[in-house]
Amino acid sequence: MRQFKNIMVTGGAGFIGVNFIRYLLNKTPFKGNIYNYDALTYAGNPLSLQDIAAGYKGRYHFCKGDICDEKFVKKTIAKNNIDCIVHFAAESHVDRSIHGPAAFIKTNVNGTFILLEAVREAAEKGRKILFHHVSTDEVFGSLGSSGFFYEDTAYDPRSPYAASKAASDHIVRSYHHTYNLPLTISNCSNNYGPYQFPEKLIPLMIINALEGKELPVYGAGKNIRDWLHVNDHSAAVWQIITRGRTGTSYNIGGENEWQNIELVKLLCKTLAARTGEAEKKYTSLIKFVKDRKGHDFRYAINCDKIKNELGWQQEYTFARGLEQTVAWYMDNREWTDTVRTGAYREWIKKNYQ
Ligand code: NAD
Ligand code: TDX
Repeated sequence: MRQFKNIMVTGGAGFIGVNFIRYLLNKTPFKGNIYNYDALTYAGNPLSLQDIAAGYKGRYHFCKGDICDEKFVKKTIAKNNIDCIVHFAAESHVDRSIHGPAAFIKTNVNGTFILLEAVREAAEKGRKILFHHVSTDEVFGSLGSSGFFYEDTAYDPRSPYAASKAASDHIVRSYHHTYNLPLTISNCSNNYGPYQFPEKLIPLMIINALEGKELPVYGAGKNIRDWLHVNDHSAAVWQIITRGRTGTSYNIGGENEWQNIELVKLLCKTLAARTGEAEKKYTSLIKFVKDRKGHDFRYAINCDKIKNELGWQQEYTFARGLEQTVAWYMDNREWTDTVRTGAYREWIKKNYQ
């Protein structure tokens, strides 16, 4: 089992990064330092880790920086003796990539390249860094109503977001093959859970429903996604960084496929159970809207490899995960309100600029 002293988490102020840092500190034997390297784009919110920053002074460190800033990346790695990088930082929203792909190419492709160069330079100086690249199932394209994505499924990305992640995966592989660096990759399905920015389906629907706003379902709502609780994703990443084979990739998925419309109805039911309101109060808000351009029909992951090799498996049932998630957004109105209204940006300006 690999052990680390100083882990750099890129994008640690975003949805999965925040949950991963919490998981590292609360659920693993890791005793070292965490360096959260994040540029604080619209999706980054250090308020999500305020309790961690206060409770783990000395072990948790926030470094505001862009992964495209080569000098600062290299300085942060050298100064803090980083021996593992878990790379979450990315532009992550498909709809935004359709309206403005440039930031996706810059951060997801060029930013990943800059991190890899830093790892290569460190290796040349005799400092070994395990680099784990967090990627998506969207690199494999879109499935029809049957079949699954395997680790060796040919790449076929179809949105600018998916293409930028596919490009970064290829660059990571090339660095392993060419420079023999200790690199790992994971391709994960749709995550859900606390602290997710409400541009993504599940938090958007929960927050809109609670406010009596429309629930916009793209097209006929027949597209299918495979949903995984974010803590199950964190557990998988922990297994890979400590025990995964370098130079290889692991699929991570929920084995939990839902048509969007059925999922939105299930959310309405979960909300009704929690608030005591009639389900109809929420389902009547559902509105079918114009479809996403190039909308991938179905994603479904085969994750036998990580199960067989590393003994990972999902812990959350969807019922439990959704109940917990709905409860979290209802109980953390300060977080959701500051995110929804944009007030958290003012707080960042005051504290981080
Ligand atoms: P997110 O959008 O919630 O967070 C991204 C974080 O990266 C933010 O904190 C942002 O400030 C930071 N960031 C963006 N550009 C940066 C830059 N140039 N330099 C430094 N930091 C920067 O994303 P997420 O949903 O937490 O996704 C994290 C990773 O997981 C991404 O790489 C994404 O592709 C991948 N992924 C996400 C899902 C999902 O369902 N959300 C599924 C599979 C894979
Ligand atoms: O308002 C909406 N209405 C709707 O019908 C939104 C925001 C989404 N949708 C649909 C589109 C998708 O079929 O719901 C599905 C899920 O949409 P998103 O939450 O935007 O996720 P998706 O496009 O599937 O991509 C997500 O999973 C893979 C993450 O955003 C990616 O970062 C990850 O790589």
